[in-house]
Amino acid sequence: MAEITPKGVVLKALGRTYTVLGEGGAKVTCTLKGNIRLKDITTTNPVAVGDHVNYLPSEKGNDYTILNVEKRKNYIIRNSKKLSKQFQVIAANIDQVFIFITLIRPKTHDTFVDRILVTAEAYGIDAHLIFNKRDLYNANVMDELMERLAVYDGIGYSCQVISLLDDKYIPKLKNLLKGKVTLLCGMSGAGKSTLINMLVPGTNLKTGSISEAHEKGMHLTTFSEMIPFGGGFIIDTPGIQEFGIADISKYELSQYFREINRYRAHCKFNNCLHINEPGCAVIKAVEDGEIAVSRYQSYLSIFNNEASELKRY
Ligand SMILES: Nc1nc2c(ncn2[C@@H]2O[C@H](COP(=O)(O)OP(=O)(O)OP(=O)(O)O)[C@@H](O)[C@H]2O)c(=O)[nH]1
Ligand SMILES: [Mg+2]
Ligand SMILES: [Zn+2]
Repeated sequence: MAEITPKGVVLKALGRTYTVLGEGGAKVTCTLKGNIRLKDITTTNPVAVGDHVNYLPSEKGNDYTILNVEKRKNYIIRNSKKLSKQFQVIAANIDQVFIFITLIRPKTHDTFVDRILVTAEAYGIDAHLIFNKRDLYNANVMDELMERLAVYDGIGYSCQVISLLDDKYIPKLKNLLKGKVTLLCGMSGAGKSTLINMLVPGTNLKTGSISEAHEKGMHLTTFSEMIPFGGGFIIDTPGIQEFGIADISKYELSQYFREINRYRAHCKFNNCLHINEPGCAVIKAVEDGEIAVSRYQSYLSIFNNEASELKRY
């Protein structure tokens, strides 16, 4: 079809209406043409934040329809219901992810972080680990922070330790965000919306306190939203317990743990899955303390619970 239609990027997807930022800089509200289906995955939402779309104004020009969605460079999903194979796309076409990690209020576990890192590796998305709420860390928590930094810094991930109570950390973050599409993810209450409110005056995203009883966030952000910033975009997402792992087989999973990937070529068997095989270089590296036990446990958890048997090389 040689028809020329306006192009734009989806900033917000709310039920049946979508806020689209057109190439000219104007925002329009669109609905969906009935039959858009994406072929690659089973998802509950055909259009997501970050999608590039073509849209068409009506004759009168006061309502708009999304005609098609361009092929995505990547996307991040969550399981839309526990144990179901249906996925919800949280956002598409991402350059990098900021993983917000708080060691208290709320406590973020290693497996949470590792699951996001696996997805990021699989889709070629850069990851930055943002350890937030530095101001709340006592000596014990500082010890834990040092351990985690040793693990992730040792693997080669970019790690930042910050407190959003202090704006001295902002310039460094701004620099990392410039010109990129960045997805903020992390548990509810980790400070994602707080960061955006600090960076983009006038945004006024809802932020909220942490429940005293459970040390958990209140799930104040309920839908993903993309906000223009510094020549790129920042995507705020609702804090979720777990990101979905889609379509990664047991055979390929070890590639997405950067440090495990470095050892797997030395396993005795070239189809080694690093579970209990003789001569496994990965298990030896865990025993020798060269691969962190927490990372290997995350590997086993995804291997046993989600990685598929289907694909082989
Ligand atoms: N002490 C302290 N509190 C912080 C810091 N950063 C954010 N907070 C507070 O943590 C609470 C939760 O922050 P939000 O920005 O709402 O967290 P969120 O990640 O957007 O949470 P959801 O939208 O529920 O996913 C707010 O009361 C913030 O003021 C920090 O560095 N130190
Ligand atoms: Mg929020
Ligand atoms: Zn092995």
